[in-house]
Amino acid sequence: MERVYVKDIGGVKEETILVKGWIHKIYDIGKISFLQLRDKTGIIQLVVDKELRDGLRLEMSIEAVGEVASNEKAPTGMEIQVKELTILGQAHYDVLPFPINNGEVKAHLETQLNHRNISLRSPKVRAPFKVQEEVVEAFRSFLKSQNFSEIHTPKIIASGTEGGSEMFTVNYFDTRAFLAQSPQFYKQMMVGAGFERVFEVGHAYRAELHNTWRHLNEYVSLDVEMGFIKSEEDIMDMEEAFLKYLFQHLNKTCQSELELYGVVLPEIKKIPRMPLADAQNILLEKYGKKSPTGNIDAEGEIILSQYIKETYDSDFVFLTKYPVSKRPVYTMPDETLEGMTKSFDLIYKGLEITTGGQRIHDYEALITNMTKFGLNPQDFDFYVDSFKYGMPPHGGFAIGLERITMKILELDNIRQATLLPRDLKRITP
Ligand code: AMO
Repeated sequence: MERVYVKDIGGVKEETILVKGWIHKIYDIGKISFLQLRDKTGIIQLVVDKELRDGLRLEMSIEAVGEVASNEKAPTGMEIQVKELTILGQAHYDVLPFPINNGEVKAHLETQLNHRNISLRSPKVRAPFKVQEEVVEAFRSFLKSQNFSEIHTPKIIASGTEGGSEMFTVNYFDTRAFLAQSPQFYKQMMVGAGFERVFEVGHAYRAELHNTWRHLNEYVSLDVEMGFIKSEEDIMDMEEAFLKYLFQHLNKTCQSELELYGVVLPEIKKIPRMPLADAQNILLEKYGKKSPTGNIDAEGEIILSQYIKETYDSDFVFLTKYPVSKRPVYTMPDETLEGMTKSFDLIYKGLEITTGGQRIHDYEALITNMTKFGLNPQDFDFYVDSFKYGMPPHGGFAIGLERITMKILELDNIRQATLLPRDLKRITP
């Protein structure tokens, strides 16, 4: 936030500049002081004399008017010789919870999360959220260019979509409702309702009973669903095209944030697609690592990613052909491979960031599958009903926003990519 005033004093033009921000650092040297002023765009050095310096403390918000001068020693090669200074926001603390003006914030992550308004003032702590903003921006612009419509579906719902017991219950007047684990049923319904191709950026809720580096109880789900597909390959093609677009977009819009984390985003080439069973065999035969039935665990994802990097020079791998028993009821069985589905996961640098696949679109087949899964189709009548009216072959995927941000910047913990995390132990701030 900078404005330049040109004052005309007796025919001589004097240029002054107005800046507003927070006091990042103060160095007192004799009668003058150097202040580093921080705003959203960066840091600039101010030079103030003693009268203006008195009463100033770190993190106060101020505005200052002065003349611009060059100074090789200043962080940006220039500084402002301050003539007027006004305190806009007073400091009301004894000591700051932790220093934020030394590049890295060294405080424990939990302490940083307890004081989120302070930790986020550090440019490095805030950088993941610029990347996240641009991930969402790219998701929207790419999908709109592919003729997808943005939708917003309810988060208070009557029944689960993903199986399992990870649901939060809500008192909904005199009945019990749930928080949506995913917009799964609604995005499928909207494809059938005539939108053909839809996407949603919305919160998803999982009552996971474990606190890990990669799980949240509330996360942002980037959901896609598209109709008139031939197979799950079309879905993987669409996600792959998006990721290529995304990396180009981030290289254009987030250069300084990527540099802060020492990350270089390579051009994405063809992403390998590997049946889950092959991945499990590689883990067992090459690394002696056993996998759980119908899946690979967190450690397996890390080892497999190293193998994929060495063998295919790719940070990504699509794992395909998951067994029916491990996938939700809506997943399309694979007619070419007994007991398997037309679904996939996408692993990126050792972490699952996506699940997707083709869905069952035939009404009779869906009813049969629900019964096989021990579900009563009548409990899902609003969903099942959509399949009576010519539901086209369709499929989709969902990317966890915090997970992809975390992996792009190679952060250690998903909470570093979450503004205000909700986890097993945290419901504030
Ligand atoms: P799934 O349950 O695998 O699939 O979730 C999709 C993606 O969402 C992210 N994710 C999470 N991120 C943080 N914390 C969590 N607790 C968490 N749970 C999931 C992950 C994951 O890959 N309906 C399907 C998607 C589809 O088939 O379209 C679904 O929700 O990045």
